[in-house]
This record gives sequence, structure tokens and C-alpha cells, in this order.
Amino acid sequence: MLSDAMQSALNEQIKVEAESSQIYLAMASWAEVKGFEGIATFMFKQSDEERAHMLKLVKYVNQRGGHAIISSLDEPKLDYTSFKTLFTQLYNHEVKVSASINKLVDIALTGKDYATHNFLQWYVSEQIEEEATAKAILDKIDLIGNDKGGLYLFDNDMKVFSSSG
Ligand code: OFO
Repeated sequence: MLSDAMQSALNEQIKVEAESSQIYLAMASWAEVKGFEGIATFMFKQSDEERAHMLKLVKYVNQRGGHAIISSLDEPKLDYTSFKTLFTQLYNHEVKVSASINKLVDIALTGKDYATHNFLQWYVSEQIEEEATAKAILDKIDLIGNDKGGLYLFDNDMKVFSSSG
């Protein structure tokens, strides 16, 4: 059985994961319209993954005798002025998500909820990976700068990121 504090924190995380999915979806749509096929593929896939993260939480909360709440979402507000800006937002978002996962781990430990602590370890590992991917992409963008040919290659490279992990 989940404590009230644990349940409401997990419900907040359900919203965070849903928002992550929306953010990636907005970026995917932008990239597709702009003709960046590799980036679009990567973003669509990330959006699906975030939805899977959300569903995993929904199932867990309900399985533990709680009630997973599905709340409304705001339209993602993103700055598309440059690749660097776009991917910096992505990186910052993942760092924020990691912080909220850490907060959940804290609540689980404080409440001696070892089942939820165990469940959350999957998210802890996932965030290490996602932060690293976002950082690797940012590093690539820094290398390319505003070089058009470089951007073309970058778009192609994103297909590699899409197929790994
Ligand atoms: Fe990348 O956020 Fe889910 O866990």
C-alpha cells in the first residue's frame, strides 16, 4: 500500500513523464516539417519512450492499491531558433526529470517504502542514459556550429541515436 505522500509524488511524476512525451512530440513535429528526417525519427521514438515511462508509473500506482491520476497537460513552450537552443532545452529537461526522480527516491526512503524504492531504480538508470544521450547530442551540435553540411550529417547521425537505446 502506498502512503499518501508517495502516491501524490508518483502521480506528479506521471504528469512529468506525460509532459516529456509532449515535448518530444512537439520537437518531432517541428523537425518533420523542416525536413530533418533523422531528428524527427529520434524525437518520435523518444516521445513513445516517455509515454511508456508514464504508463509504467500508472500501472505501478494502481497495482500498489493507489489510484493513478491522469491530468491535463499544457502546450509545450519551446524555442526553436537554433538547434543548440532546442537541444539545450532537451538536456535541461532531462536534468529536471532526474531531479524529480531523485526526489521520489528520497520520499520512498524516508517512508521506508522499499518496494517503491526498488521500482524507482529503473528510472534512475534510465535517466543516466537519457542525460548522457542529450549531452552527446549537444556536444555534436557544438562541434558543427552553423555549418549547413554539418547539419545535414548531424540529421543523418540522429538515425544512429534512434536505433541505439
Ligand atoms: Fe526522460 O524522462 Fe522519462 O524517465
